[in-house]
Amino acid sequence: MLRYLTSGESHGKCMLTILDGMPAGLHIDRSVIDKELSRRMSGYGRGKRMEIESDKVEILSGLRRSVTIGSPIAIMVKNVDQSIDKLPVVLEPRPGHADLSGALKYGFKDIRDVLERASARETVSRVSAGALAKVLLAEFGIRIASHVTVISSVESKARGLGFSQIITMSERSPVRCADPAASNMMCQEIEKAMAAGDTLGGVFEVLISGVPAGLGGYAQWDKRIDGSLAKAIMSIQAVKGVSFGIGFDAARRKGSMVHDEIFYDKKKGFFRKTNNAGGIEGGMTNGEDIVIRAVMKPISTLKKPLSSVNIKTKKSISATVERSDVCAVPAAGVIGEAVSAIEIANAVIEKFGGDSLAEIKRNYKGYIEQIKKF
Ligand code: EPS
Repeated sequence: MLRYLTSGESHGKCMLTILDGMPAGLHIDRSVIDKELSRRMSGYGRGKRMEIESDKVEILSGLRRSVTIGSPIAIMVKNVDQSIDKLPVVLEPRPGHADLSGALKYGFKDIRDVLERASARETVSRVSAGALAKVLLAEFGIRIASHVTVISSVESKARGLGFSQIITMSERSPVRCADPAASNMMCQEIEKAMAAGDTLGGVFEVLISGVPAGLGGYAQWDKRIDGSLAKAIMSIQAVKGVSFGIGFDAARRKGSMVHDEIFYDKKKGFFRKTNNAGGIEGGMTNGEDIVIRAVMKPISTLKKPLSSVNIKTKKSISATVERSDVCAVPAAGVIGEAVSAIEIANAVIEKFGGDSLAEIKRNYKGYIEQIKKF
């Protein structure tokens, strides 16, 4: 089983991750993790913090000569801004943030004790773990990408693009949108929101290709891979909804317009001409690309703050204004890739089980042959 824990406050010493269950024998190039971290930091609409930090990873344990040895892997990313003990007390909770519920839950008199850990800075740890999961998945030809499809009222028209095209186009865009015209308009929307002291949300899509049929399971509720992917995506800060394939559109279509007909070709084996299911049927992967869509609400720190109540005086007052982002949807896509990678890697380890990469590869090869001969 692949599992991980994260630790670290937004303005504390560092962000930590312990990733347990990675097989032995996997070569890890530290720069691969750094690259994912820098993708997470990018995106038009990010706040000043991203100009301060230059997230770089330090792997403290679990590797020997850059190769995994089956031990838990401890990963550290130091914060440049370590001002946690000097930062002022926060008494005015932001509507939409963890501030008020967190303070009530722990009985805190200073909301800073909540926001330091509730901050999306925690996703540094998840992206670090996800980068390692991606390295494992690449050994099996499984690739993960993401792109932004909506920011506020602007929708990407990028349809029917291949996996590689989506990667190329989205990596070129300041908002990670594969449609250049929409990308420009999204940037303009962000500028307008910035000037108005407001924030914007949107939708990102995660695509996973090269996944064999049969990951996950139908026999027990917690084996269903759409369930575990949805939980992982929903746990990203500010994500409010997740869907697979055509998602909520399925409600308006008849069954004949939803389900992907099955074909067979001697060379290709079983295949589909459509992918409305987004690569998952009955809680299992079906061999088509996995397509996940998620909606992120606008960031809850507003430069022009909403009304709130001072938790000490109980008097009406504007919510606190902290340094924050105007729009973090492009970063959320990168985080979506990372958490999906961990879930898919976990399913691979579970199905092809093994302590070492060589063992998993042997079992994987046998299974692929079994499918071919079916
Ligand atoms: C973030 C770091 C934070 C915020 C943002 C994301 O840094 P700071 O609070 O010092 O500006 O920019 O966090 C939030 C949106 C939040 O609600 O806390 C990061 O590293 O991604």
